[in-house]
Amino acid sequence: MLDAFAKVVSQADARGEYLSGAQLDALTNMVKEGNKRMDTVNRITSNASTIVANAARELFAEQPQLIAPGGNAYTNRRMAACLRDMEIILRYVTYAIFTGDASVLDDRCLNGLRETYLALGTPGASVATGVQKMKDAALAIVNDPNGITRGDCSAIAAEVASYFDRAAGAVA
Ligand code: PEB
Repeated sequence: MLDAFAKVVSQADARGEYLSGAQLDALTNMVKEGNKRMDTVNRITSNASTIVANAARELFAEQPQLIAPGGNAYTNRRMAACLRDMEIILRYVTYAIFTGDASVLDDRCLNGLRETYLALGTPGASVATGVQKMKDAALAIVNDPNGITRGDCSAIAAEVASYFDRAAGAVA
């Protein structure tokens, strides 16, 4: 598991080089903009259950076959597993946002997930749709100007989107 700093160090070390000026500039900017990152993590984390519940509700409204008899989320046990999966994925996305690096998401959540869903008969494309719905909800919260100093959050918003897209792409 790496963070944005350890990632740059490991890349430089692999080449036996000092950190470059561009790398130092990028990391300096990351520190400078750090409050946006922390606020983003805090906002998503404190709204996690709402994000999961609303995304799942929308997914099942669009794809009612999932909760009909024979569907992969049919029965309370499978419904609970589905909500739990969405919560797990959202949690790892918040870790990736916090560390500024996708490796924690890749290594501890997405690695082998597609194969797990194949084995379970869980439709990966539907999970991906659920993840996209969590992305939309999370971005709406991140970009909500209320209760926060207004600033340019386009970079952190794009980064947040990229982690959700990565998770969706890993299972679709
Ligand atoms: C991944 N999900 C399920 C299982 C595992 C995961 C390992 C099998 C074991 C169990 O049932 O608990 N676990 C999960 C994960 C990590 C992990 C992400 C990462 C660290 O350790 N069914 C649907 C929807 C979707 C869904 C499309 C969006 O119809 C999910 C939610 N996952 C789902 C369901 C099951 C499951 C298991 C329904 C149970 C399937 C079954 O038992 O038949």
